[in-house]
Amino acid sequence: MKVGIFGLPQSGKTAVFRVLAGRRELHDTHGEAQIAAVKLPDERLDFVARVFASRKATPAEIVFVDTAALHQGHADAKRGESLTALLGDADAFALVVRCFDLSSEAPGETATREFESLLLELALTDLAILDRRLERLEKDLRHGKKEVAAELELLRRCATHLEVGGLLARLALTAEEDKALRGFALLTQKPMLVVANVGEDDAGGGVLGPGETLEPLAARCGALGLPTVAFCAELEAEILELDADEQAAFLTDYGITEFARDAFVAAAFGLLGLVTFFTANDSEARAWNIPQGSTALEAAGKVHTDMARGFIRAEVIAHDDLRDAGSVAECRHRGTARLEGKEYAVRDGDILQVRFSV
Ligand SMILES: Nc1nc2c(ncn2[C@@H]2O[C@H](COP(=O)(O)OP(=O)(O)OP(=O)(O)O)[C@@H](O)[C@H]2O)c(=O)[nH]1
Ligand SMILES: [Mg+2]
Repeated sequence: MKVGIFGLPQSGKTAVFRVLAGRRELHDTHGEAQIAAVKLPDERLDFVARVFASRKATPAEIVFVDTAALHQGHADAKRGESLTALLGDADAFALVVRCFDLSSEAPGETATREFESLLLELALTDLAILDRRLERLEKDLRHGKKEVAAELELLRRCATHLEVGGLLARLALTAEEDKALRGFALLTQKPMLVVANVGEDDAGGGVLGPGETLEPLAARCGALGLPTVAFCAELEAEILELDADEQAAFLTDYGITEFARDAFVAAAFGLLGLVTFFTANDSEARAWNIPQGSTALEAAGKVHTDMARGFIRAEVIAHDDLRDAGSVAECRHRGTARLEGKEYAVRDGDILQVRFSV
């Protein structure tokens, strides 16, 4: 999974990146993009590795990309291209909204205004890409290329949707249209998650609730269907520097109940509808993320194309059943090790042993 971090200048993107990446040594690169791969700790994986006596355990990864500031009003082609190169394959975006040092009397409204201008930047970037393509298609149509009509109609619909302040992720499209559009790597077509980067005083969260300071922002995000998380990036980054005992004391002091990174990862999993499944043998136990509802065949394809091509059956054990039984042999004995076919919908925590021919 790859998550791009976007935000207005000085909103705290790099601070958020440091927290999510769990890297205190990363510093401000003054506008340069930076990338970090983070292993997702999962105690279920450690358990699976023990049961299978695996020599190593490989967790699933999230890649975070810290982007340079989007500069007001410059949705030029060049920037669009470099963003596309960096983030075209991102699975989701985190939109960072500055919610610290809001000096006005209505901080919630100020934060919401900053958020609106960020959305506008994203929409303008997409519009610049669509406009260039539309120009080309209109020319083609004038020269009698009738086959471009469908694409022209789709892209015009997208442009109109953006012009009235919509996000492409919320535009109703057929599966075919959705796929056609993906080729353009448009920013607002990706699933997005909003990070309210709050000040130290609000570090404990709760600021997004009804009647709280940031309720207007939460309401706007709610209307757009965007999930939100609130944390103080600077403070969370400081907490990372401490040892475990000090961390616990610090968290209590600030009323923080959950590490920002954990809350973010849970929200991202929910947003993308991801589940985790495991594969294991004596050399390696490994965790994988796939979209909810994926079949055993698709899961096999994630592991290896050969495994999908030669798929015969999968022996599936639910993680909880393996916990109860303590071994694969005992699961077989109890009948909780199931043989499933290609169409089986993989569930969170499943351990999959795929039988395939080569
Ligand atoms: N009080 C407070 N200050 C913060 C917080 N997060 C970031 N800052 C400060 O805001 C400034 C900008 O933070 P960065 O993380 O560099 O912001 P950025 O969005 O990466 O900035 P650019 O890459 O230049 O656009 C720095 O001086 C940070 O110390 C926060 O949670 N609370
Ligand atoms: Mg930065």
